[in-house]
Amino acid sequence: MGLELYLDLLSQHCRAVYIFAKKNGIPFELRSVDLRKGQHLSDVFAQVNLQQKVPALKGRDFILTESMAILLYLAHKYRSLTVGTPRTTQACARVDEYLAWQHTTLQRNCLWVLWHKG
Ligand SMILES: N[C@@H](CCC(=O)N[C@@H](CS)C(=O)NCC(=O)O)C(=O)O
Repeated sequence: MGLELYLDLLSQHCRAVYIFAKKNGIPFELRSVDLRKGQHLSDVFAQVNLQQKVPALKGRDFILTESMAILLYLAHKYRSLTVGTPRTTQACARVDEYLAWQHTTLQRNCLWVLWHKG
């Protein structure tokens, strides 16, 4: 079984993970969880994430939640696939810095845009 990403692309947290994986050519299977239909509250999804929130990542013997943790995991695990791969500790830290920044700025502001447009 390959990498599975449980996402609802309505969610900014999910879109960040989805775009990161797509842009970096990371192979994954999309498992859609429709928040509007309450699919995240199902018993089946609770087996993946007890907190019943998306995004979630499932590997062969590994489940990971929290968009930041997922982004960092993908960035580190698939480093060799990324364009402009950071080779030094400081360069890696620069990537982590950006990921931390976008979590509290870009994602939050995009959420506001969605709410006000919705
Ligand atoms: N801190 C979490 C937030 C996850 C989160 O709040 N996901 C929302 C969608 S954006 C969700 O699944 N909400 C369903 C609920 O709270 O019932 C992350 O960064 O992944």
